[in-house]
Amino acid sequence: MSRLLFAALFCLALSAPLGADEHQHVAQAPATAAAQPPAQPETGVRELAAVNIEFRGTKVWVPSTFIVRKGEKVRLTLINNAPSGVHGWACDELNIKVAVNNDEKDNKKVVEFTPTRTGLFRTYCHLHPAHIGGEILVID
Ligand SMILES: [Cu+2]
Repeated sequence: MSRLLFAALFCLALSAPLGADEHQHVAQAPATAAAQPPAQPETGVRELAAVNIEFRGTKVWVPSTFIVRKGEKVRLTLINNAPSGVHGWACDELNIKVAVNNDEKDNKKVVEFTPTRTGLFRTYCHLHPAHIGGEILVID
């Protein structure tokens, strides 16, 4: 059962960035101004989010995999909804290492970065090695 859950979450993670691109394409189609969906909050910034969850003692950031472009500014919101306490999100190649509390009024951190090179980079919780990690694929 848990394998099925993680497979489903993984598929969601892969589809999320592509879905965002499709949405932007639709927004550029001819339409009246009133009918157009709201624009991105800030032009040129890719807004992403991940939620830390816990299922039968296994912790994972969902989605775990992101696809971003080299030179594109990324704003990643990390929300820790795991009941087990503070969890981390780190990526050595992007020089990111943050700890996210799980308090009701303090369970969010926003990380901004702009990848300067392409590659597949590992993400992980630097506080708990057993915490399931993920990857960031940086493309041209
Ligand atoms: Cu952790």
